[in-house]
Amino acid sequence: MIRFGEGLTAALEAGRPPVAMESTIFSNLGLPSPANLHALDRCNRVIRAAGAEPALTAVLEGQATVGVEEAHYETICGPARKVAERDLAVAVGQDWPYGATTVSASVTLAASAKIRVFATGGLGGVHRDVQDSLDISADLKALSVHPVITVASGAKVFLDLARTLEFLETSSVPVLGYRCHEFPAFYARSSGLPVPHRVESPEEIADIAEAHWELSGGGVLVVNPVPADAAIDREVLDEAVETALASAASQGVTGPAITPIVLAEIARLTDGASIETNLALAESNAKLAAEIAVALLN
Ligand code: PSU
Ligand code: MN
Repeated sequence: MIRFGEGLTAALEAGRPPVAMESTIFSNLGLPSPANLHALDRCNRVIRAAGAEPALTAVLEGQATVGVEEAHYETICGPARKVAERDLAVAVGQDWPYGATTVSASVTLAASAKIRVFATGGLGGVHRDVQDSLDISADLKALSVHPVITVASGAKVFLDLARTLEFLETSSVPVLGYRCHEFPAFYARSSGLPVPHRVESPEEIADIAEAHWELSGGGVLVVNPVPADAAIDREVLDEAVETALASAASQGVTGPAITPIVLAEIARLTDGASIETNLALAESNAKLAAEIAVALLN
């Protein structure tokens, strides 16, 4: 059912542990070109440097794929249809040429392929207008069900982060702050919201995840703040988020279309600064995920 890329298969045979990645962030729904290809290259490089192997997920020519090969990168970085967990079977059944996997779809594919660690930029979560829209990303449910460690810089900043943390608690997902006390706000290092637990090393994270799985747990969320030199000033960010959300609302955008539009609007309002921040945090999360994957071997 799942197609493994040749490079990934060879790496697994050689004992290199895999690190899953999503494709939405690298598609035209996540980052503009050529920043998206740079982001992918940078993530691949740090994962390999840490002794692990990237396992990029996507639906290509109707095939659920892990370990997408370089020959397909042009497709990956181009126009895509967004594939959340519930869309996976449709994309396969209808032979979609390119379905870009979100966090929920990637975690599902990772679990099906027995991949234990997944790196991304920012999670989906509870939207600020949840009372009216009931918009809660399927990312959160996928995290609670599938036994995968997700490394992210918190949830995207235009969400309701306090309610996102509440939902994760209800879903029994351990949330581990990597060398931080506060839940990161994606482009910014802190949100003012405490993380339930702080951890200091990849080995500690591996031990906690092993225990969670022994105890029939599902996913573990590791939050890793964006590197300080790439973070965006809090005030600039808050203003951009407000404007971007208002603009999406005035265009009547709802559902899965919201995230791509709001991210693009924030990039425009910060003169592209948010894009460099996104690259830096994706790379930093990929590196930590690779270190955790290596720690899980011991
Ligand atoms: N973070 C980014 N770019 C993205 C996303 C997150 O910097 O494109 C994507 C991820 O794939 C995430 C998805 O899983 O947005 C969440 O979408 P929704 O809110 O519709 O669940
Ligand atoms: Mn949604």
